[in-house]
Parts: sequence; C-alpha cells; structure tokens
Amino acid sequence: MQTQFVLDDVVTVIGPDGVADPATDPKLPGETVVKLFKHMLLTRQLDERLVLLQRQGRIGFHIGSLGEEACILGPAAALGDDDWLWPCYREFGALLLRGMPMQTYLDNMYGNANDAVKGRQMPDHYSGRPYKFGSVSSPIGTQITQAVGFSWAAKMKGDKSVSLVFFGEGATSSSEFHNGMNFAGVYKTPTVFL
Ligand SMILES: Cc1ncc(C[n+]2csc(CCOP(=O)(O)OP(=O)(O)O)c2C)c(N)n1
Repeated sequence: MQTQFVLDDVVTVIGPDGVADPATDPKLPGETVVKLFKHMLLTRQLDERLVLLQRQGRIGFHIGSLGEEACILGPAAALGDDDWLWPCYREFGALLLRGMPMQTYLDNMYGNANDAVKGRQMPDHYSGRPYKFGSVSSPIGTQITQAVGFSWAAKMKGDKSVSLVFFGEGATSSSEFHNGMNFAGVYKTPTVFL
C-alpha cells in the first residue's frame, strides 16, 4: 500500500507540478536566487571533494551536508548582517556564504600553519568572528546553549542581533537542548532554533 503524506501544515512554494505558488513565493530578486543556487552547487561540489580527500587520508575528517544545502543556505541568507550563526557541524556552506574565503576554510580543514584557530580546535571545527559564525563544537548540542547565552547577552546589551542555531534531531536528546529551550523561554531570548 502506498503511504499517503498529508502536507496540510507544511508551507511549500514549489508544488508537485514544479510550479511556484504565487501566494508563498518570497519573490527574491533574480540575483539573490542565482547567488544562492551557485552556493548550493559550490557546497555540493566541495562536499564531494572533501569526502574524497578524507578517504585518501589527506584530511582528518569531514562532516558533509549532502541534501541539506538549501536548509543550510536558505536560513543563513534570510538573516541580517548583524545576526549570528551557531553551527552544528554541517554548515560550512553558510560560512562561505557569509564570506569566509575558501582558502581560510581549507586551512582549517587541513589544520595547517595558516589555520585561523591555531590548533585550539580540531580541523573541521571552523569558526570566524568576522563572519559572525560561532565555532563548531564536538559534543552534540553544545551550540544550543551557546546560541541562547549569546542572544540573551545581546538582548541585555540592547543589540538587535538574533542568533540562529543549527542542530540535528539527535541533539534534542541532549541536556543542552532542554536547558537552551528553557532559558530561551524564560528570558525570551532572540534565538532561532533550527
Ligand atoms: C555528547 C556527544 N555524544 C555523542 C557524540 C557522537 N556523535 C557525533 S554526531 C552524532 C549524531 C548526531 O545526530 P543528530 O543530532 O541527529 O545530527 P545529524 O548528524 O543527524 O545531522 C553523534 C552521536 C558526540 N559528538 N557528542
């Protein structure tokens, strides 16, 4: 028997017929659409390349984003310039969209002498203050409390910035998820949980 999916509560722009619904179409400027599509292709190609480099033993490890390119780039593009991103470990595409040069990113992936984190983090744990991009953290879920704390501080300082935090569904089993949600709810922090 074929499973019937009910999508009543899901907002979609492109319907099963491939046509955009004018009611939900965000009507992004053409140049924005092209830029985002280019970054999606870049992310996919880089992902493929980094997996090969990892399998060859040239880089230690790489956690990819195959099939998640739009979920990562769309929200990053929707944020304002002063908003911060708190990555899980699949969001290098958002970091490149934010403007980190490819060389700087690859220096971190190789953990070479030019790596901006200078050995204080492992390779594949990219971060960058100029890009308002918090560090990848190894223990699952830690970025959630970091994002809540950071956005709480921003609220106390009167900044208008928002923090967006990425995490997988496995992270919802971590205490960080519950602690983060609790503090965000009590102190009404400007945090987007994704
Ligand atoms: C506290 C902790 N436990 C276990 C791990 C090992 N680990 C790394 S990724 C991962 C799976 C996480 O799944 P999810 O949060 O759903 O994200 P996904 O990788 O599926 O995007 C685990 C268990 C870890 N990094 N930290």
